[in-house]
Amino acid sequence: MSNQNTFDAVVIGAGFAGMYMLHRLRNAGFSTRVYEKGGGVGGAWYWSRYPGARCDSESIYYNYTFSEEIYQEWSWSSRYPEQAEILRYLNFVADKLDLRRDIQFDSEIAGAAYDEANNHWRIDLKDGTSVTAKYLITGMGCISVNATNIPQIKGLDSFEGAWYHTGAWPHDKVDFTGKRVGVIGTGSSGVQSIPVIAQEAEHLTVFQRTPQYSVPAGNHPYDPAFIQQAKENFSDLRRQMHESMGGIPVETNNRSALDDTTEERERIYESGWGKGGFYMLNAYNDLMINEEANETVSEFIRTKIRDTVQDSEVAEKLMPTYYFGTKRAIIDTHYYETFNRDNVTLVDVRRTPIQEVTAKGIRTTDGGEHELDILVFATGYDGMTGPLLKLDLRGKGNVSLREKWADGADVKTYLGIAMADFPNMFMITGPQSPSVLGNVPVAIEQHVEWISNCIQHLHDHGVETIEAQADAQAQWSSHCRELADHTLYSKADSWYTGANIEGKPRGFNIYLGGYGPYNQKITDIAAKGYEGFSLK
Ligand code: N01
Repeated sequence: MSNQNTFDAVVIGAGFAGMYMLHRLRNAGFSTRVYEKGGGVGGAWYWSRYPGARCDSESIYYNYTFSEEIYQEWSWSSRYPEQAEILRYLNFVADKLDLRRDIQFDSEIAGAAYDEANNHWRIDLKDGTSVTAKYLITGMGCISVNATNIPQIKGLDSFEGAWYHTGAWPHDKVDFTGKRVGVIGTGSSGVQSIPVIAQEAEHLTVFQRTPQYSVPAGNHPYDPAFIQQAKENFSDLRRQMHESMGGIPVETNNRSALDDTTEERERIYESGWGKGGFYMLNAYNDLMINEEANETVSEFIRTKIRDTVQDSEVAEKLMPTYYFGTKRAIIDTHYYETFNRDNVTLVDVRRTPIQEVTAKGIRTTDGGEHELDILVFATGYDGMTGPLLKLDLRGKGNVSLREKWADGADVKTYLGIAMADFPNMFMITGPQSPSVLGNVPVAIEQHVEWISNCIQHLHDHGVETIEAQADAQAQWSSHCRELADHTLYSKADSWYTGANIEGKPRGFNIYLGGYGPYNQKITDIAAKGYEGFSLK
């Protein structure tokens, strides 16, 4: 790696987003440097090595589709790819495209400031060094290791055992054999790790704040013939993924749940339950907008929980009450069954909150002390805005993003790609883009292709700066909010709304119009000479 310190573009993060961004810009002849906190490529998949970690998108869709060659050369082993396999895939891509020579690993960005006089960004690393670039592109994603949520529980420093966060897991295997383990959190990470840890640990105590709906993943090894078929249909598959609502071609039943008889609904839900994965969300067209419709699927899953969990008191503690799907939907392998094991205890921390961590474990408000050797924080992330706000980002006139967004209700972006006052800065899957409501690699490809085409356009037309117009940004942000207000999403206490983080202002910063329509919209905007942007 050269000692060069001026680039056409600097990209933050070498996950799915940063890797493809580097490939596109470098191929177009722009000098590009990626800075990555980790020691290798992979982003979230580099860090999230917790037991049971898998993706909840099906493997044949959870990959890049920009290169048919890559798609043809790689074969996934099972329906849902596990973390180690995804990391192998991303390393395979990095090798194939010779990406590492332009990625500086073990390098964390502290902040970046736009220098108006020189029309470039100064990017500051935590090691005290700085570089400059004409374009700054953030590729940290909506949840990132730089924004893990570790609740400030009194006494954590005094804990004599070991503790870990699922999103920053050690590289060496954590051995749970003969250990008393506590897991705080029952989101995707908790629901995936709990059944695996329970099999190994002497005893597992699960500290649950919000009971969750989870649907069986139905994971299984792939039949090679199925993979072959996907490869043969590559072009169609890519097109369908990019035109779909969530990056995966799924059929939506275009009926209201309330139009069917109870028996017909049960049949449809039973079939969705059997298919595994996210099929339940698409069982009807109004589950996410109509409370009564949603209640039918929510109650179906509650009945499944009652049927699975043998101890009725434990089953009642596991009973979710929010609207199914309004927190990120979860899929599992034997999650509810795990609570039938003799070595598993469920603590409802809404009824008996965690009071403190002691030297020996966790004390809850009922006076009970749960003795632990290992404590696992499956407590998620400060999502959506968190990864950006962990950086000290300063735009024109030294305006600070942290100050601009201090009142979370005032998060404003244009298309989730750019912001007024932050010229020549682009966000891959930024707040107010469709981002996490779907199969994220597809959202990443749409943004990376749009951003690199935009930079090429600026270069070809001798344009020095591009900046979102404040009124276009205001309109886009209120459009995003209006869409959200018509749905049940904004009602849930979730990381989508920021309600998972103490003191974080509430907001819903995901565009709900769907991947395909969104891609059409941003393509049209580019075709109209970057409508809503000022080009100078
Ligand atoms: O995090 P989460 P995650 N005291 O925020 C609880 C992706 N992902 O890491 O619901 C006690 O969902 C919190 O409780 P509550 C995916 O997009 C994907 O599991 O806020 N509990 C919740 O139960 C996912 O949505 C995959 O009341 C506390 C849990 O911790 C996203 O990452 C796998 C607490 C956090 O759940 C995040 O998932 C893993 C406190 N102070 C992750 N603070 C797959 O692809 C928080 N909690 C399968």
